[in-house]
Amino acid sequence: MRLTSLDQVPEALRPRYDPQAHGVGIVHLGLGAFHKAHQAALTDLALAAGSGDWRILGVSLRSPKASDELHPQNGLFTLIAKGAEGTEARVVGAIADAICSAGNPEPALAAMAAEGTRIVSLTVTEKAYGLDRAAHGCDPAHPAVAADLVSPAAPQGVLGLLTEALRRRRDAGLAPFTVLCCDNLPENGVLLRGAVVDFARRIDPALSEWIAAGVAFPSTMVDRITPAATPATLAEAQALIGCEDLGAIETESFFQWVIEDNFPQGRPAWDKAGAIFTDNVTAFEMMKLRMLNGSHSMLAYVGFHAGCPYVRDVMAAKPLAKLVRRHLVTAAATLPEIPGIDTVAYADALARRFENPEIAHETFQIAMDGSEKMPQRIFSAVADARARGLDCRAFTFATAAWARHISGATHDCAPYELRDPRTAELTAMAGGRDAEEIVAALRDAAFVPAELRADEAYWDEVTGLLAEMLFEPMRDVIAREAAA
Ligand code: CS2
Repeated sequence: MRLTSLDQVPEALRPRYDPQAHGVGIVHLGLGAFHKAHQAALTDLALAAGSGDWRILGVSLRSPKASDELHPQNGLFTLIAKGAEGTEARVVGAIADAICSAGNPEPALAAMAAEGTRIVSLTVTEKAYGLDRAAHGCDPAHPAVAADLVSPAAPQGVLGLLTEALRRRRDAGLAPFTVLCCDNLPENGVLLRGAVVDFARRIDPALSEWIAAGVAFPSTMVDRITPAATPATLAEAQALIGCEDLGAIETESFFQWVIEDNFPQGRPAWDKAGAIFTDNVTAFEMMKLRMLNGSHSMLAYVGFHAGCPYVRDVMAAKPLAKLVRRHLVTAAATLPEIPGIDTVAYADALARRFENPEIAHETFQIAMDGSEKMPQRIFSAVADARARGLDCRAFTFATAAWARHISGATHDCAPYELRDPRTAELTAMAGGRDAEEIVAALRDAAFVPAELRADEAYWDEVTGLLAEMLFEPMRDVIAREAAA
């Protein structure tokens, strides 16, 4: 039997509040595993701590898979958290319902424009925003942006959806909702604000001014390692709750959510659920992006080609684990100080989280979308490293490993798929070419900061490492690098 009601669930695993007693206050775009393990889980705790009408309507944007899993279950799903202290499971009641906007954005727009909606939050991954980061706006050539500029009343992308919903609210005389970006981007609120204001300006300058003047875009740092659910996850959930749950997910026990407290229309008591409210989100975000995500990207490219399917395998391979530590230490040294944060302890905690034997986090999954991830995870750290006179070997090593990945070379692995929104562009740059040609093309790419493009020494080192990685097994390159 399929999970549809809390009556089916053992008492100990039910939420500590009555979900039906709370209305919807949040529309969330991007109904993936991460949202369920992070924001939905914390909203659930906030509701249990007494928050009001703050349940979530989840919207999946591209495929109906997530909404097909949750809609028949009335939004209920099992969350299985695994850490050194053991496994903890519970059913989350914070999601009221789930819909899909692909092909028909009307229900999502109506929900975003509804009076009770006070927050629209997003986890859509870096590539879905269509950002032009250098211009602090949107990229009008990005597929989701270009189509929505032509038909703004029937949007498919996030900028179009946000803008059309805000237009409806303005026309109806309603206060705007707060836009809460929960993706791994630096100053994510500022970036998204710039993109929405720019998008709106291109179709309705007065609306753009209304958004710029009145819509809050708090920045956030989000963190919880959440692999995609597998059949084993669903089987574990079924054994725990006694019925079939197609929406079950597993995650680590650790979570962190640092939020700028800028919610003019109110918010759930996320502070009572463990979120940290601060006016210094940028520093936390930079620390997480450079340390956690930067070392993640490095270990994903290197580990995938060294025959490590999961992050925990990388950490079990001593020389590779040593390179992860080197990356963490170098990344930490590029950061401004954050009062109350000890980056040595943070690095230790990250290494332990990566080692978590219960979490099967695929290196292939992390290796996806590198052209959207490398700029804030690796490239942005180099200028700070240079300014402090640091050795940049950890960053050149990560960059070479990414270049090796996009080269498609199969001398040390089976053929694999390159998943990136710029696959065609990257393959044209790197497929079947030698190290010097690949590096010459890569350093000129628009996603490389101008300052880094001009750093000859950096690219010389990348070329040397890449030349090794293109011909030798990755395991040999790792062994030599770790022994140096
Ligand atoms: C990972 C992140 O897939 C990736 O690129 O680096 O999803 C990472 O697991 C999360 O940011 C952890 O909070």
